[in-house]
Amino acid sequence: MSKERKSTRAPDEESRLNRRTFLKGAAAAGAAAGVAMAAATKVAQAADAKPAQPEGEANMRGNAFISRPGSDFMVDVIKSLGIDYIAANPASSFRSLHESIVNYGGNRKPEVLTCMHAESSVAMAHGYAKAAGKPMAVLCHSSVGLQHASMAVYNAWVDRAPILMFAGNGVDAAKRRPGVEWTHCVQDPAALVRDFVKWDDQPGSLQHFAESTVRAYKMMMSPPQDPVLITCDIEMQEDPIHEEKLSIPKLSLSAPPQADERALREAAKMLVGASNPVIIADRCVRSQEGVDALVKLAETLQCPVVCNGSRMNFPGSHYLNLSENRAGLVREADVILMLEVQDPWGALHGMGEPWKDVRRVAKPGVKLIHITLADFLMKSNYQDFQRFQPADLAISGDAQTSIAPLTEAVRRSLSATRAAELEGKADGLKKRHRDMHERMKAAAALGWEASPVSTSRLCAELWNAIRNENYCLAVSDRIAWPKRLWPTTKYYNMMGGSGAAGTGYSAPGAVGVALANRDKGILTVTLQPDGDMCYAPGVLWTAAHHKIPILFLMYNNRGYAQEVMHLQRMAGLHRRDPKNAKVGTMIYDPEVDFGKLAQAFGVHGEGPISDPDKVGPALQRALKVVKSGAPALVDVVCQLR
Ligand SMILES: Cc1ncc(C[n+]2csc(CCOP(=O)(O)OP(=O)(O)O)c2C)c(N)n1
Ligand SMILES: [Mg+2]
Repeated sequence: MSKERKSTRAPDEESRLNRRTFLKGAAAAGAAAGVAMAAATKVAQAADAKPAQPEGEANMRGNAFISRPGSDFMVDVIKSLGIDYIAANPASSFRSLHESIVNYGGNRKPEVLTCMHAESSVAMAHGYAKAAGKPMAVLCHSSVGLQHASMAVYNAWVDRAPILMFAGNGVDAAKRRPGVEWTHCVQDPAALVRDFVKWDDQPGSLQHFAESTVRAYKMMMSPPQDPVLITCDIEMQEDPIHEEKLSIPKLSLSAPPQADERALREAAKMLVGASNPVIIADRCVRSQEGVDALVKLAETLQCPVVCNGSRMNFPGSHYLNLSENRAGLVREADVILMLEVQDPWGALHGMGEPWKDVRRVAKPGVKLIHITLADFLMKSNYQDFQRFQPADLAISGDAQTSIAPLTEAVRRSLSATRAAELEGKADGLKKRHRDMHERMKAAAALGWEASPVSTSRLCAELWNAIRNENYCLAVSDRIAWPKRLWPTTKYYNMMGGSGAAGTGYSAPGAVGVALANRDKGILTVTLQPDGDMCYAPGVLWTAAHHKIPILFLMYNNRGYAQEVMHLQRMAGLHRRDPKNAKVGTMIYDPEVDFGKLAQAFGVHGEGPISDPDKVGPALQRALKVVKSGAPALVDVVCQLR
């Protein structure tokens, strides 16, 4: 072992870099670099010894201006579609388009949203689309940006959310700047996400760009709605506009496909004749119009509704909403009407864990009617369509659009006697609804005083704070209590979830929802899991920077709770110690301080709070901030479940 040399200087002096030594070192390095530079310059000069350039704007790059780059026209196209926001993490592959948006376009319609991760840009656009009923645009950086964005695109695809995506890319290899532009530009950027976008194109001219972008918008908005992607060539953005006659096609959206009238009449007959019909609604409703239409159908039939929660299809306060009685209703049913249900097989069967034994819940003779557009948008590799379940009456059509004509067909096939019989069911159904509600309330009260806080108490405190508000719960699928107990009446009260359960959606998705709600006088709150927040917390800064009011109520169980449970299950199966299930699945030692994390991003942050009685007052303080137009976060330490 070599002997340590003792320093006579203090440790902090030791670690400080001496200016004179640094300069000497830098000068030496500089001298060496200077030799290399001189050689490189000679090579470059030789390469530059080209014939004199002919006159004209296109050949004057570097010593003049481009007064009208192609990207200005791209902005005209985007503006023609009425896009309000364009989310982006900045990048050189769309530098010209970015500059055109902020200067030529005045950074209005669309306005650039500064995002800290491409995945956040897309997830924000995903949440926004569901809440706004219109799409946001996203700019991605060729290969690397799309790689970051891809999981969020997949979530949006599964959740049927429209997003107008653009990706910068340099097609002409002879024009790519050496180095990074080569590692980022690719032959076919859309290949990265082609399996989970509805359509993509790589336009070869500005006219092509205009036509493809308008086409993409139209396709995206026709149900089933989904993301689309247009690649913007770097040269096309940066070159001056050469074409003399450029035109932007008029946007005309297609009427959504309504189900066949004959099939609807057949469905109506089956539903009217059923003793115990049930409606299961999944990605069915896109607006309040859809909620109101479904209420009319259910009331006409006095038929209980199970809402899967991916959209707020049916008011929670309505007596026909018996979602928490799902198993019993499916077991009793003789006719089931499914409306855009992603997993029809799963609605009729259960699968045991861990042996994967199949249990059929529905009666063998149950008649299944399914109105869906699933057949029109299936890819091979990504199998979100789930296990095959034959229907007795399979109807292709947009469920929301088809509800009103189905209700009409039901009315026409109802005799006065049958109508009176159905009316007679109402009291029994109202009682079932009341009983269901009481059962849920009793279950929620368990562990009321527990510390860390129970998720049911957390939700009760949140409800207490917003009960008199016009509210929206931005992500409503991570904790079941609000769906069980809050009296939803409006489409925007609950915005569903990520679609594909790709973690990392909740925080940015909620910010997108809040942005859509900002100008509508709707107060946005969200129940935010800790693991999800840690994927890309920079979205807190985006919310602060763009003054997006939202209340993040963290249910911080200091872990990836679901994964803890999976490991416990496996340990039980393998007869091993379940306590090791916390290895690799918990987020403590050190514990994340989300209040401070929020503060670091310029957001009002409080916590961690473990005492349930302290949650209410913290929410009041945070809501004051949110009502002033800014985001706020309250970190509550919760039970692992
Ligand atoms: C992209 C991605 N990676 C991993 C998973 C696996 N996964 C499922 S749930 C979960 C835990 C998420 O933790 P948190 O957001 O804190 O929610 P909690 O389970 O604690 O309620 C993980 C990691 C996933 N669904 N998606
Ligand atoms: Mg967690």
